[in-house]
Amino acid sequence: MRKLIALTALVLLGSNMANASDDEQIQKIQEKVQGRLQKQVDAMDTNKDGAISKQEYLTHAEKQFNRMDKDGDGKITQTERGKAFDHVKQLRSE
Ligand SMILES: [Ca+2]
Ligand SMILES: [Ca+2]
Repeated sequence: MRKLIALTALVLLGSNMANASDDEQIQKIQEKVQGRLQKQVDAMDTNKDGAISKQEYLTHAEKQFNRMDKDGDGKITQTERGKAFDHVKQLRSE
């Protein structure tokens, strides 16, 4: 009976440790995402007034569009979208 209690305690302890580890990983991911969002917001807020005006937003969106439109024809093709997604994947893996 003592062995069973000890085994149960070990299993419970182990699962708690796994949960703690999962929580830490989730928190790290959340911090990473928040950091990236903050960087993006900072990049958009060009006059640094703490707010993003419609013009700042549109300017940022146009820059992103132009970055994706590799051949500059005013359209983002499937190939260009693929290249953009590959670039995002590369950034995420860093
Ligand atoms: Ca602003
Ligand atoms: Ca294009």
